[in-house]
Amino acid sequence: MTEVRIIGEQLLHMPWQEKPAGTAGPVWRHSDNPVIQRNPAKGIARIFNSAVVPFEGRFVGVFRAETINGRPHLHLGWSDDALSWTIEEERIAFVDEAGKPFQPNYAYDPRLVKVEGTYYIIWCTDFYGAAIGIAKTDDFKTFVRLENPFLPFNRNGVLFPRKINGNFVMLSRPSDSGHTPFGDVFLSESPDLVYWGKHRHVMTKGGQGWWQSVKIGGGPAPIETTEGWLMFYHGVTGTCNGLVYSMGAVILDRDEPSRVKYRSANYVLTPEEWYEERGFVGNVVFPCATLHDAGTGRIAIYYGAADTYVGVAYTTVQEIVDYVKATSEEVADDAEIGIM
Ligand code: BMA
Repeated sequence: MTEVRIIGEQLLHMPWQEKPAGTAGPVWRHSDNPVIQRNPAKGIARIFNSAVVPFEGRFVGVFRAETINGRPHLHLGWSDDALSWTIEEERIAFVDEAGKPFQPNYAYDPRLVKVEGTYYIIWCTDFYGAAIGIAKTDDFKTFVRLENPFLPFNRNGVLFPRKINGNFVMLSRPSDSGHTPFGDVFLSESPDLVYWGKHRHVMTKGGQGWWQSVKIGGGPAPIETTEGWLMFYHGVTGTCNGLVYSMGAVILDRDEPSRVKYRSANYVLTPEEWYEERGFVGNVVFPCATLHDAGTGRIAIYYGAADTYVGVAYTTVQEIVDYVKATSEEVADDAEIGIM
């Protein structure tokens, strides 16, 4: 067993619980899930598929809030322990680069990533159809939208937490609009977050794992480890009763992240608890963020449950990387650079 470490910062005050005896897989749930319940603030019916980061000794999150008219918008939330959250009633007020108000028609499935001291929010926005929106903030007071990086239709934009070979790198899942019946994960590079290119295929749906046979999409920002970029993602299967969303784990090459090094054939979390099976859309676990500590290797995964709640699950970098390596399968040409 090779020792695996997280490359990054320490985060001693992140949430943590030890693995309960008898846990079947490499990931275990927080004992007091869901950490965000229904109707968490005035005018908000449900919060799920949301992202959190440490900020100035506390935690801040960008939350997908389904408002009581059924539309999704992004709201900030604050917490001292990253488990008990106070959600702001007003949605995030975005401005354009000239400082004028510039609100998205809808916004969902945010990711929140710090790169070189600036925090970026990446979400699914309305750009003549579902596409990727991006905004930046330094202080969680002013939120400046940048140009939409990609053409529609595209979702699940995930920025890497540092530049690679001098460029920003973003994963995305190009597809159609609506509830996409297909999709693979791709990657694009940019020197300035304005012009994007060097598009590469990263990973395909399918393989032995039928739990990811319909489509897949990036999850939390990848975690840099001594074995490569560890990424949790969602994989979707079709049943006679609708789609089921599970969570998988993959390790991408550190210098050429369009190459898959290891990819578990098994899901690492699938809907089993009442709050994952039952809700607005049952049978969904949808990871969007992690908190992790480079000192201990602890990882807390934040995931949406049943399009209704936020759940937290735990693992360690050693446990998950060992599991992914031990259960890895090579799917199609995922190990290639991804250009044709
Ligand atoms: C996808 C997205 C997610 C959602 C999932 C399950 O298409 O809309 O936000 O969690 O469907 O409904």
